[in-house]
Amino acid sequence: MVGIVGKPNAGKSTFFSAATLIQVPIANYPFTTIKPNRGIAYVTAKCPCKEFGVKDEPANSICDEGTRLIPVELVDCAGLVPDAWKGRGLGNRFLDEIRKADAMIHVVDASGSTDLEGRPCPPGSHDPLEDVDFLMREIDMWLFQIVKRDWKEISKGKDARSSLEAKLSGLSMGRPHIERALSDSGLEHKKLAEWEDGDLMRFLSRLREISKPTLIAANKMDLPGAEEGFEALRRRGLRAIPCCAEAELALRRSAQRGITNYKPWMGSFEILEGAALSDEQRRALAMIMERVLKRWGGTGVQEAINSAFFELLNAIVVYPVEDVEKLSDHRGRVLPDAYLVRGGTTARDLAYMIHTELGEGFLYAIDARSGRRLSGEYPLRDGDVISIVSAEKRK
Ligand SMILES: Nc1nc2c(ncn2[C@@H]2O[C@H](COP(=O)(O)OP(=O)(O)OP(=O)(O)O)[C@@H](O)[C@H]2O)c(=O)[nH]1
Ligand SMILES: [Mg+2]
Repeated sequence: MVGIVGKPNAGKSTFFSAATLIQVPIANYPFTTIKPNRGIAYVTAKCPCKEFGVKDEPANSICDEGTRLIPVELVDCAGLVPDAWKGRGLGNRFLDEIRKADAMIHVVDASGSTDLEGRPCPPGSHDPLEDVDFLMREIDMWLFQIVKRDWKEISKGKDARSSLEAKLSGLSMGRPHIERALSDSGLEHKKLAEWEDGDLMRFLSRLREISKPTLIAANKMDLPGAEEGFEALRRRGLRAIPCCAEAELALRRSAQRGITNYKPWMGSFEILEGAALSDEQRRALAMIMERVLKRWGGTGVQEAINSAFFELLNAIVVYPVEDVEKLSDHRGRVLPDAYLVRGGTTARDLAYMIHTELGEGFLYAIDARSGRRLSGEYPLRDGDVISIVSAEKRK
């Protein structure tokens, strides 16, 4: 799951709604969202159907003229204000959502037209870099508070490392994350009982970076002042994507209503012949074309979602099939499933993901492109079409 986070009024719900087409309250004041919205968005990948020259019949995903859409879960969180970790604003409720997040999209108002608390202010009068610093600090303080509460028990026990792991497992932080954070913060050889608060803070901050990688959706790029805000984020070395969630929402709705042929991965659109639209709608679409699509190449919403999964989480897409000639499953469906898996997943891992028995009986896999046999240890590559041969199947 990817969490959409940020201060109030930055455009999180607009981003969420644009990505999922779920209607949620959106308004120009803080704390419009009071309980998290969950929904399904899609990452996009090039579908192998064109390359193989086949007509596919997707089951767990969608193919839209050669673009495969694979469902992913997004959560739109309530806005976070300074001292949220102490329970200020809707702090605790918001922060609890982050427990389950594997990565975060931080929606920042790059135009600087909302203050740290999300109240409207003149464009350019608020520094978006402050938003980044405070949000990460809030999350770190919240983590610190959770762990510190039980620190005595954790650190004094016989197996302190295991107790720490158990405590952190509920935060979607696993052993590999923890080991890396320990080593990065130079604490791998220091006994937990000897840690000072500063050590714990440093460790948790690094752990947050590793286990909940974050990218910035530099939002409201249609407004004056946004370009400077965006440049400032980039200069700081942050992974920031120029975004206009409002434009994406308007465009997706226009396509839904048959006004335009817009698709989120297109970066452009045409008004469909015979579409009934008012002068105002026409003007709004022209403005989006000029200020957003031509200027930035897209609205950034789909790019942010794809980056969260493909870059931050290092995901790849693989297509398991049963019949390597027809590229079909046992029901004859061609290229039925697209699996979004972590880079490094092996052919055997994939077999287990499909079915335990397929994993247990694994003999070898076949690469549909080359016809080559692959061993269980073969690390899958993005776009692979793979058939798994298992002892089960041979019976
Ligand atoms: N100009 C412009 N306005 C935007 C954009 N995205 C969102 N907004 C506006 O910003 C305001 C806040 O949007 P929301 O999506 O409700 O913000 P939020 O971050 O969910 O706010 P809370 O739920 O209060 O935390 C609304 O008036 C939106 O229309 C954008 O890309 N450009
Ligand atoms: Mg909201």
